[in-house]
Amino acid sequence: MKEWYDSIKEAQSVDKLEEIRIAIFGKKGVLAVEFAKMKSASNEEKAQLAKDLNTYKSSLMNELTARKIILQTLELQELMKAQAIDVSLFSATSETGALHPVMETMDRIVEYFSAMNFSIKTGNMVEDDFNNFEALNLPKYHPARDMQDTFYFKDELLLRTHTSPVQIRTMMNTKPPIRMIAPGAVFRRDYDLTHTPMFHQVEGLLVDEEGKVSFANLKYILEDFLKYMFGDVKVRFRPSFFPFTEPSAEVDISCVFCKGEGCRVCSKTGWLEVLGCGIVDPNVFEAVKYENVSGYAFGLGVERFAMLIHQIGDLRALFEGDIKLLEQFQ
Ligand code: 2NL
Repeated sequence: MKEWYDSIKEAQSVDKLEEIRIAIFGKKGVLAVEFAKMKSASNEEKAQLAKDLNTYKSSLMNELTARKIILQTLELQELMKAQAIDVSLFSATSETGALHPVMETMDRIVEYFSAMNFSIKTGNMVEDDFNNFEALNLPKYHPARDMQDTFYFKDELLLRTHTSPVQIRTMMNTKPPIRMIAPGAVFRRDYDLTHTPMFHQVEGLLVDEEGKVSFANLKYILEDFLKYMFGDVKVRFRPSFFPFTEPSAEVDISCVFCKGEGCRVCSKTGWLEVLGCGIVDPNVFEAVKYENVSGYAFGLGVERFAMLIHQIGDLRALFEGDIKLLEQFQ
C-alpha cells in the first residue's frame, strides 16, 4: 500500500490524481481487492486486517483530498496567468465618424440664420394639397402639381415637394412678425445626373408690417449670407418667376471653380445659380389670412451648396454611401 502514498504526492495534475483515486478506491481498485482477500482469513486475522485496511483507506483519502486542493490551486493559477489581460496595452485604433457633407452644409446654413435671429422650424414630410400647393398660389391644374413631379399617397396626401408648407403652417398658427427658416428633406419624382428623388432644402421667410420689408432688405441678407458660405464671391440678382413671390429673382455667385473666368461647370458664363427668392405674393398672405403685412422669402438646395463648397462634380456621389468619398470629409 505504501507506494500509493508516493503516487499521490507525485501526481502533477487533477486528472492524474483522479486516475489514482479510481485505482485505489474504484470497484476493481486495490482496496476492493485487499478487502476481498479477507474472506479467506481466520476471524482474528479478519479483525486486524479490517482495522489496518480501514486505517489505510481513511489516510489515503486524506492524502488524496489534500493533494487535490494543491493541484486545483496550481491549475487555477496557471489558467489565470494564461488569461491575464494587460490593461496597459494600447487598444486597436478606432475610426472617428464625420458628418455627411450635406448635413455639414445644412448646419452651416442654419448657423448663419440662427445668428441673424431667424428661428428654425421643421414640419411633416407627409403633407396635404393645401399646405404644399394651394396656399402657395399653385392652383389646381398647375403643372407643378402633376403626378409626374409629385409622390402622391391616397386621400390627397403627398410627400412635400419643398419645405414651404412649414412656413404656411407657421403663418396659419402664429401672428406676424415672423422670421424663420425651414430646413429639411423634400421629395420629387426626378432621377438623373443633377436630380435625386430626395434632396434637402432650406427656405427662409420674413414677415412684418406692411411697408416694412423691402427687396433691398432681402438683397442685403442674401449677399451677406452667400459671402459667409462661399467666401469672396460676386453676387448678382436676375429677374425670374415663382408663383409664390412677386417680384422674384434668381441669385448667382461668380463661379467658385474658375473665379468667373468661364469654365465647364458654369457653362463658360462665369456665374453659378444658387438661390431663388422674392417678395411674398399677396395671394399667399390671403391664403393664410394675413392682412396689412409685407415679407420676403427665399429657397435653396443644400446638395448644390455642398457640391460647390466641396467641389463635387456628380450629385449622385453624395447618396451612394461610398466610404472612399465620405472619408475625404473627416
Ligand atoms: C428655389 C426657390 C423659393 C420661396 C422659395 C416661399 C415660401 C413661402 C412664401 C413665398 Cl411660404 N415663398 N418660398 C420663395 C422664393 C423662392 O425657392 O429655387 N428653391 C430651390
